[in-house]
Amino acid sequence: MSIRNFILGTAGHVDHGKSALVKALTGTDPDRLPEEKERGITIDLGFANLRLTGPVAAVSDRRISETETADGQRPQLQEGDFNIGIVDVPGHEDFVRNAASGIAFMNTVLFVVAANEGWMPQSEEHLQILDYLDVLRGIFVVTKCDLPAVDFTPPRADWPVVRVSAHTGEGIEQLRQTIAATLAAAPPPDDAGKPRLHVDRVFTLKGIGTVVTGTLTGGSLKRGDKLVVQPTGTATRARSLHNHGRETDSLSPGARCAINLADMPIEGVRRGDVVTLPELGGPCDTVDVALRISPRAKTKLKHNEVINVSLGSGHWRARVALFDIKELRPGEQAIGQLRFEAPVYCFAGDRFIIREATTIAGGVVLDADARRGGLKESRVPSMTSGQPTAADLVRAWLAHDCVVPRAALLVKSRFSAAAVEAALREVGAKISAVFAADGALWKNTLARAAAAIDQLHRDKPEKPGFPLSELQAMLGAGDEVFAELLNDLCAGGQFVRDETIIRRPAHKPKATGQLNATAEALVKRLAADPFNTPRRKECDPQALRYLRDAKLVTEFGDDEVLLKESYDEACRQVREFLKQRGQATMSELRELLKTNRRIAVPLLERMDKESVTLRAGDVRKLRGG
Ligand SMILES: Nc1nc2c(ncn2[C@@H]2O[C@H](COP(=O)(O)OP(=O)(O)O)[C@@H](O)[C@H]2O)c(=O)[nH]1
Ligand SMILES: [Mg+2]
Repeated sequence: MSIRNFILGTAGHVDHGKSALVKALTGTDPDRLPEEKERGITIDLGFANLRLTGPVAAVSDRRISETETADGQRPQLQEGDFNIGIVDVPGHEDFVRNAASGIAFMNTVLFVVAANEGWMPQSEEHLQILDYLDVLRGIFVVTKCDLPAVDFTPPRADWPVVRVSAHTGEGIEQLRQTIAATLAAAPPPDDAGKPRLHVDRVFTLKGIGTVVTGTLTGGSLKRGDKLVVQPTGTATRARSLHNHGRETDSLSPGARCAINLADMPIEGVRRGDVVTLPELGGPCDTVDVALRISPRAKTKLKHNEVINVSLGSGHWRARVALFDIKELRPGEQAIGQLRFEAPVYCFAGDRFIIREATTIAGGVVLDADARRGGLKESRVPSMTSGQPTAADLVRAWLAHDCVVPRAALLVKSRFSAAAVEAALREVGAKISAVFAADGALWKNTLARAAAAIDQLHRDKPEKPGFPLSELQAMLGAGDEVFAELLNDLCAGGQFVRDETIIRRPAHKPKATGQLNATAEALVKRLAADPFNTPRRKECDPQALRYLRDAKLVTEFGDDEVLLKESYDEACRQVREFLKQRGQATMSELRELLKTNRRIAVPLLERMDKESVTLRAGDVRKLRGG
């Protein structure tokens, strides 16, 4: 077992002892702002580091290190250690927004309830926010247990309850053990190869430059990585990386980190921004979402209401569009759209809360690149689940777009490239190098193409096959998609491509009725004196086209035509002659074929072109002879 990063957060009503608890656990006072110290209340997020050895190690050997030892050295982490970033949130109702920025990235929460006060309004609000943001694991920490207690019934029976006093130290040791046990049972933070640092602080250090801090999710970062700040799209680079004050070469998901951004002015980045990789898409001002209101809430969300959205570490104004209802009530869920006042950068699968004076609703992003418009425009109208799988999203995308470029498919999602691949296979999509298409639609399109080609063979047997350009137009396919359709049509030998047409392998153009009669008459005329044929413009054009399609004639020069068999015979005679003579002039070959100059000149040029003969000044030789 290696070192695992976790974000452990606090939650709970103001003055219930959250910050005091963090200090008791880590030695660090999370209230860092002068105003916080003065007023004795948490206004913004506070941070501290806690290292615990998991229950895998022997209990007697459990080493619990807090911040720094006396000599300023940080002890080396051991196998099985938890490197925990503690995020302390404000409990006061004026600062719930700031609390939401912190709660967004918690793996596990220390839900603080003061023994002497019990459950209070922001206890309830924080619990709902945790639920909306999908923080599943928690510990109820009943603080101030040195004071007389009121009744408290934990609202979630699945979370352990630990009673502590930050003043006497009672229960703190047991809490550490409970934290270690809870984290040991928790899955490691997701690593989808899509790192995002959600910025919560920005500052400059003299001689170093702009530094951002935040929680890293979704993937790892390395020193030197090319980065981009979203939603502005400003390019930068990770000049150095830090984790809880120590410089490091790389950071893995779930870590609290600080990055020194190269060539980035301090005004270029702010809380709520996301530092990520350039290949992970860009921002969009419209996202499709699944919305819900907790059955515990007393709020409503109306269609077209302008609201505040807390997403990641930031907040944005947006108009909410409910697709098929006028309002959303407690206990209900629905699909809708958030139309932001400015573009935001988020992923499918991201959780958010909607809040005005109080927390109103929560939800999950389904499409981070949606289009404004009604239900029809949406790729996810049939989804009601708050937690769609990669297969759910892929299915919805393909059903709506039919064909999607693979490079862009669910890039802005919490799913790894491998998970998206697996989802494409799971839903039976047609997968090409560049795009993916709905599997059923693909089969259907192949069947339509096959039917059209067969019908043409039946209705117009004189035609060699279906012209490719017409087939492409009929199927309404782009070039890449059409090329892949042709591949599939021909792959099993069911059809063959022939320059500009596609046909059944056994199909031979066959004239019928009047055309058959004129074609037969033309063949007779061309066969009468095989090397002294009429000019093309003297032939019946329809009959000539048919013979051309049927590959029964060879056309050359400006206006000449021979039966294919006559041309082959001419080649044979010329070859034979040159074999005996070594070389021959134009007039000798004209004599040989008993033809005229009008035909002989372009005919021999054609043979040169087809590498039968080789022209050397006034004579011709056998190519390769
Ligand atoms: N008696 C007692 N008081 C506490 C305890 N923990 C915190 N306090 C006090 O409660 C007040 C609020 O604590 P604080 O940690 O700032 O609460 P927060 O708003 O939840 O962060 C402070 O005056 C603390 O000294 C405790 O365990 N016992
Ligand atoms: Mg506090």
